[in-house]
Amino acid sequence: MDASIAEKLAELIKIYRLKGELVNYDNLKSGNINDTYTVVTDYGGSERQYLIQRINLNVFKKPLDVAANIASVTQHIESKLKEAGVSDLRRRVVKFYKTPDGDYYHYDSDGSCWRVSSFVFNSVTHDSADNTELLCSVGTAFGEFQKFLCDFDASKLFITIPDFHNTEKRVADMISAAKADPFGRLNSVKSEYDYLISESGCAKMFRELNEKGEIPVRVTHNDTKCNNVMFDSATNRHLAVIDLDTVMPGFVAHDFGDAVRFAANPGGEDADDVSEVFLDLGRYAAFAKGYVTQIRGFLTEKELLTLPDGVAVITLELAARFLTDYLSGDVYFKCKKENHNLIRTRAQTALLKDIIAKMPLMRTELNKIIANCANN
Ligand code: GN1
Ligand code: MG
Repeated sequence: MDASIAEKLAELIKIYRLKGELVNYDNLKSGNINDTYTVVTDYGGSERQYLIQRINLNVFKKPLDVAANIASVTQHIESKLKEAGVSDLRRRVVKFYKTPDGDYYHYDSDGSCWRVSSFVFNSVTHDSADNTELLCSVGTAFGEFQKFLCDFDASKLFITIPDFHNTEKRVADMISAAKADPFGRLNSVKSEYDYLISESGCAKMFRELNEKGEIPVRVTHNDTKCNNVMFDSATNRHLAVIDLDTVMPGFVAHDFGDAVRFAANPGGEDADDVSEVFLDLGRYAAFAKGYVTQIRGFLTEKELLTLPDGVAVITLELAARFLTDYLSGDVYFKCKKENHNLIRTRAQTALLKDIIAKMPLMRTELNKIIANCANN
């Protein structure tokens, strides 16, 4: 145990008046923004588990707005689950604790911002999903999440990160960073940069469809990686969709696209060898089946048919974000290895190439899934 972290977690357990004394903790390293710890306490001989996070205030500048969004969205989901007769609500939605003063956040003297939430007991998450059954369940979980929120008025949410999925702005930011090139790094990503610029025409697609009235703004999750779904460790049934920090108004294709971008790439986001990076159509179809089966009746025709485009747009966007961060000196995403943002940029760019090549096949698969839903 890192003594200073253990001490800090023990202190937070007291501040939030959680049950028991700290016996163990684990640092979950998969996130790129916040620091996340699972903690185990001993409460008179029985174990309790909690999740404690240090919030990255450089990214989440208004934590209170984030908390308000999460509270209203989870309340809405809870009411849907109750309507559906679900009883184990504590395992289906994550709850945030308040300090005795009624605050979600605790600020340290050094300015660190902490929060505490429940941990879904007997649950697991999967950082990658190579089995199609599991991927279909990830699709079901995110599809159900979307379905539950279809009647939630998106304008009631705070915009916690302005322009988060504004792909045009993300590309413009990349161009500005390339012009400034403060660390002389552009040369090493010039071919990726040129390729992203050549494909950047699709960045405006969803904004334009929305302006034409063909797709609505909905409440979206905006970070639909497969490890943001908790599963029952015994049955592997999906339980809760987590990491609701970026819940904001958005387009469904972004959520669909981000999930596929992450889960259907066998090489992963951090692949050093780009030959391992590609869009696995089997994984794509498995996720799409779970997702579409849940929300087919709730989406407009245009929303449904442009889901594959979301995969390309969001991959372009993340590639541009990684490239921008690399050029800017690694100021946004946590870097866990040398040249991490360069590696991430190359992997997302390679993935985008394969996604664009497979777009016709992705559309065909989607049409088959839609047709199957209609027959059942
Ligand atoms: C960040 O920290 P994490 O893994 O939840 C990022 C996402 C990116 C993702 C890439 C607030 O999410 O937008 O898609 O890394 N979150 C934020 O792995 O920028
Ligand atoms: Mg996240």
